[in-house]
Amino acid sequence: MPRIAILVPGKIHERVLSALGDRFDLVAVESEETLKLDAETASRVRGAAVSGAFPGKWMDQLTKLEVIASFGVGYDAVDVKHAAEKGIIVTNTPDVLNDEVADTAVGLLLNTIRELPRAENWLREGHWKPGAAYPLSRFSLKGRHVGLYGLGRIGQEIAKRLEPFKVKISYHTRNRNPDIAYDYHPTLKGLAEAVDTLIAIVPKTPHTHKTIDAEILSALGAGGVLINIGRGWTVDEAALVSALKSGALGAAGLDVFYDEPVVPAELLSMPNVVLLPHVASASIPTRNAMAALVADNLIEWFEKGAALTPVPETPSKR
Ligand code: NAP
Ligand code: 8YV
Repeated sequence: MPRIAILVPGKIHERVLSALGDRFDLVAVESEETLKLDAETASRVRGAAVSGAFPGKWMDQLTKLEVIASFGVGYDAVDVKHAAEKGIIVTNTPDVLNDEVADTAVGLLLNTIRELPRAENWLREGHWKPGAAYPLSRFSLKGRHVGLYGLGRIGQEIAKRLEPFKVKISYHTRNRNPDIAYDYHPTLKGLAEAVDTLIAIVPKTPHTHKTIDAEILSALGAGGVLINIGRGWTVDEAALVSALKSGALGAAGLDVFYDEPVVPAELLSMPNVVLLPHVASASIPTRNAMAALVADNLIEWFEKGAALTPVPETPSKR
């Protein structure tokens, strides 16, 4: 009996390949607009493991495709609507990265408020001499009111970590969570007006596009701080640059950008921003756990007929 073929378009974590290689026939292809696959191979592909985009067009090329296992909790690069229409299951990697991403969010918040990367650079550049001290940071975390834009799996972990810092915590999501006691704001504008620090951890959807705009940034104010660890899509970067330049917003810490890996040149030269290259989940242990979950979703699907972590838009069982 021929082994089930799993398509691997583009690059993926090496552990996904090693976990799947014993059981499946892995078909590695370049991630191109149209997959370069002969008809016989395409007709054998029943699963896919992907880190990044999986357009609907590829689903149309793969007539026997049953399941797409996507690396990462955010699956905005996979055309889930098309997958759902075709009855193809999409899985993602939730929960296994919550702690890492939440830890990174807190680190980014502290680095932004207390200017720690800048202070370290100052030391490395040899400025620390007798009589010379790094200037006092403009801002402190003490006494801040932090608003979480998104309070799902990761947002809740960020909030838990912030409680010992004795900051006030509020949040905005579309649905109030009755089990959570933080102040709820039914609008993002209401949240931005109430807080001085906004942490964005929402998915990339049509509803979150550039929702952090000039109005939201000016509501945070001159002492305000924006942290974005969700998706760059959520922030109007031109408005952010001008708010930081004019002083309408105090500082920003960003792990994600609108058109990665493009980072607006103006941000690179600003003293009041901390910029990270989308590393929130990027530790060896966490990426290993994400890779294992990608592989386990495919193994469970083909051995037991139910995926472990299907996304809500597509079916979960045969
Ligand atoms: P989740 O559990 O699905 O939580 C998403 C949260 O966003 C929920 O509280 C949801 O509440 C809220 N939300 C969704 N759409 C909204 C809208 N239009 N307006 C207001 N709130 C909205 O997801 P998660 O696991 O926490 O991950 C969140 C996102 O973080 C991922 O989708 C991914 O894009 C990003 N992420 C980034 C990194 C990184 O490396 N920087 C790592 C992991 C995840 P309601 O449904 O009630 O609105
Ligand atoms: C990863 C992420 O960097 O899980 C997500 O949604 O953004 C990150 O954990 C990415 O998915 C892997 O390239």
